[in-house]
Amino acid sequence: MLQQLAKTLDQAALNAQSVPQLSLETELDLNQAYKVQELSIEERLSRGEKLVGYKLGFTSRAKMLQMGVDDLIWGRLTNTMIVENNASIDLSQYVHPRAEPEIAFKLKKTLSGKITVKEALDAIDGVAAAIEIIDSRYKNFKFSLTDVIADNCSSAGFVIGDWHKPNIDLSNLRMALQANGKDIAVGSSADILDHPINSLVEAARCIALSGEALQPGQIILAGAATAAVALEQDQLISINIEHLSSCNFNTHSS
Ligand code: OOG
Ligand code: MG
Repeated sequence: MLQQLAKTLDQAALNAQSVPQLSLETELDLNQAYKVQELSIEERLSRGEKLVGYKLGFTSRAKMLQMGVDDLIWGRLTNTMIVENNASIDLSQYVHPRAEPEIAFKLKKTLSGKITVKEALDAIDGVAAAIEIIDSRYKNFKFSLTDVIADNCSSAGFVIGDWHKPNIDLSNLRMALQANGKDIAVGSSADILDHPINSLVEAARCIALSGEALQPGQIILAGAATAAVALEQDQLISINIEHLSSCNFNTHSS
């Protein structure tokens, strides 16, 4: 049964075709929801995709309020989700994509289980401004906690700016997402679990529960500082975070 649900969600993402929320028919518990996510990622890996990291979700109050979900969640990132900086994305490859302002970490050490903030800081190779593209595979972008976990936490794509050395104070940086040069969502890095480093600590802890560890070279998205914004055609979406290089993408529709 879990395998079938994983295939349904994988196909929905592949075909950019929404499906009804799983919870309307099947009540999954948290472990089962993460299992569906893992099986759906196995579908991707069996097509040759590579795991490149992890993302956290609902690490800010703005996101929890927007989606009506109040628990931290995590999902997996694969290489086909990478959108090159300055690239153009085809909106027809998504169901109802949204963008959100994020901070990305690149690791130089393995992290797993209960770790301290200092251990997390010591494991960072680089930090960068990022934009996540999320795209729920559920109709109307509506889901329960277990629905969104099974759907790999709406992961669809991400863009990352130039990597900075980690010697930068991330505690309270202005983060502005812009469309065609105008601010559309503004927050602070402090909105992400009080400090984005806490996302890395949480990622190590949560991922260990599934028997996995964060690995050197992997990318971790800390979670959005603001609510997500729906994408439209012919936009230049960019992010500006104090002291970090920005990144951007364009939207078009085929
Ligand atoms: C779930 C993904 C949440 C974040 O940064 O909080 C997320 C969703 O809102 O669809 O990526
Ligand atoms: Mg996100």
